[in-house]
Amino acid sequence: MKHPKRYTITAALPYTNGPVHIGHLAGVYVPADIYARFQRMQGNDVAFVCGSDEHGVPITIKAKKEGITPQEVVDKYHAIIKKSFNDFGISFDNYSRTSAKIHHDTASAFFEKLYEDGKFIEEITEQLYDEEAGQFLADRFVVGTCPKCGFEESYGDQCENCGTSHNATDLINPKSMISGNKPVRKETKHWFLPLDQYESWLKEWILQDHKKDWKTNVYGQCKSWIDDGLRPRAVTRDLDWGIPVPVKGAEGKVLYVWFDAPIGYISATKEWARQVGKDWEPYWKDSETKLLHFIGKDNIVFHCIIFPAMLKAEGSFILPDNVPANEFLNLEGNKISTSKNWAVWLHEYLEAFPDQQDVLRYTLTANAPETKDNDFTWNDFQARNNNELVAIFGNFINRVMVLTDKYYEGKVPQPTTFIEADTQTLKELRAYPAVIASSIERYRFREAQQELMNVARLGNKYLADEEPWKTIKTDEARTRTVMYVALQVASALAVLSEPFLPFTSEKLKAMLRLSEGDSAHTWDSVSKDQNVLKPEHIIGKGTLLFSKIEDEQIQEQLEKLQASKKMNEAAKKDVTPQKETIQFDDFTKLDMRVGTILEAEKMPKAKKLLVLKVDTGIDVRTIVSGIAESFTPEEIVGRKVTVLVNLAPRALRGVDSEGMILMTETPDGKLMFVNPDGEGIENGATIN
Ligand code: B3M
Ligand code: ZN
Repeated sequence: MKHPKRYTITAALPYTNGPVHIGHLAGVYVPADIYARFQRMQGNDVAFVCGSDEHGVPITIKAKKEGITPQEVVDKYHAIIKKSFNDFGISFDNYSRTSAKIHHDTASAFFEKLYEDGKFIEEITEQLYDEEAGQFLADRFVVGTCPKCGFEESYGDQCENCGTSHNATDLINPKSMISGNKPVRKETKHWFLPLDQYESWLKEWILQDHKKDWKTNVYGQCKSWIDDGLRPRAVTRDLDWGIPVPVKGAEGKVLYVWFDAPIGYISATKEWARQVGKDWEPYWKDSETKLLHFIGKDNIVFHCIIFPAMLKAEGSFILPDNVPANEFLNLEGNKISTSKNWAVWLHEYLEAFPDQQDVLRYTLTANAPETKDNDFTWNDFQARNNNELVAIFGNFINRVMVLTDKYYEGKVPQPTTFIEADTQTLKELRAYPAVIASSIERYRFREAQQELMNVARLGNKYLADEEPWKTIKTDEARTRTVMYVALQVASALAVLSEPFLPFTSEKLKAMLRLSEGDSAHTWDSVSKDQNVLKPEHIIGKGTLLFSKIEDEQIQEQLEKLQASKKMNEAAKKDVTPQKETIQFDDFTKLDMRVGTILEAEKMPKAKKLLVLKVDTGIDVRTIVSGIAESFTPEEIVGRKVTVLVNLAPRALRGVDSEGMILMTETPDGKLMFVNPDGEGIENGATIN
């Protein structure tokens, strides 16, 4: 199959409210970079774009917290993030930002076009409003219980637990993040993208056309949303930070951050095209162009449903060919968390391991969360470096460099007769470019990198079998052939490692004196029956590509994480402040009883929920309880519990829950029953 020649590769625009960590790199930027570098090496025309996502509530919240302006927040972190990407060799053609004028213009024009074409519904609806703060509550300004999964800290626009995207007014028990108050509802006008009108088109486009070529995790999420039915989504907000809505009567309103951010890909492409004197349009409008979005799993709905619907509504744009989203990377068994400082920040990594960017890139790709969440551990990082990069890749190159220098003063020897072992090794070597390419083309970067290491293994095995250090004493002609073949493997490694280990590749090319742009040193040339390193070519001096990482270095990193853990525990110990005073009458309204759990089973597709049958003494009733992460159904049957029995019933995932089990929590987050124990207490006994 001949590849399309033009690629527009986008990587999720990071929110500019903090630095970037290993989770970002592993999930989005390293895979995107491997892909972009690979396509460039195939001679394809690539636009690899990204930029800072500088609007949205997270930025405003950060600014409030630090007592500075949102602009100051984004200026600070844009510089830090941009530098980190550059330091780690993420080869963006353009890293832009959504506060740039070109982006404001592009996003405004996009909105105007849809507005003029009548693609929006304009409607006055009730939205959540914080009376104390005097402000509407959108997106991350409000949290509440997710109507879909029961997660109690869902944001207004998206639940981080189940990934569903919803309207803030859908939240159960919403709470303002500004004042902590319960919001009221207040009328305001907004513009909605009627996603329901795109439902049948999306069904065909995703569920039929992409059933086979999209990753199962991506396809599965899309299918479940589409099956649940799509509803109109507001694309404007009552906020003061963002891109002003460019129509009359919209004063004081801005575009929803998820409306403007993906358009940022287009603005970044335009900005780049302008800089290099190209036309941006083919990158977004030519049906021959392959558009790809590299993202994390929490961004799937926006890239597979909402943005495509926007592009479709606009009418002149192409749609993504694929959205290879990754799952999440954990750190030492726990979810990476900015607020808990449970993370490895890229700028801090480089202070501890200067010039060892490729070791991190390598480890993150080896453990990439491609099909499920995965874990980064410092011990694994050390082992990958010491046992793989140093012992396999580095060791092979080192032997080749030292022996070539020693026997031939750095000159590639003229081979003599090839025996079976030589031709077989060269044959195997020449198969690798296609093998690695095929994995990359299918977004299987872990597999691709394993194949790259197999090239080094091939070289090591060949040297171990042919023992040039022995034959040099007995058969000078044979040694020349062996070293010639080994040098071909070394130069192949220099070429094929480029997408994965760009710094190593560059060093190795310099050591072997492979000149950039020489047609003999391309991806393709490795697969062809030709010399990559010609006899008589003089190579340079060898330097160590990788060095051993010592236990102390790992210990230091583990201690740093321990310190974060201690800080968190101390912070957690801070008891929740006492609530407002209530009257005795308020208390007597609560009817709490002793009960016994008779049956328990998991709620299908809800991580946190168990469906319980509880004997309350009054009756046996169904109660849905968010305790599934702390208890298995089996272990709680027969338990005595405290039940709030006169709580108004509510439906959770279609099951009516008639009451609430009282729980408390241990410092590390495990839920515990508040259980009445003592002889002779019977179900139905009141608690007062
Ligand atoms: N800034 C979300 C995130 O950082 C968002 C991605 C935008 S991509 C257009 O998770
Ligand atoms: Zn949810």
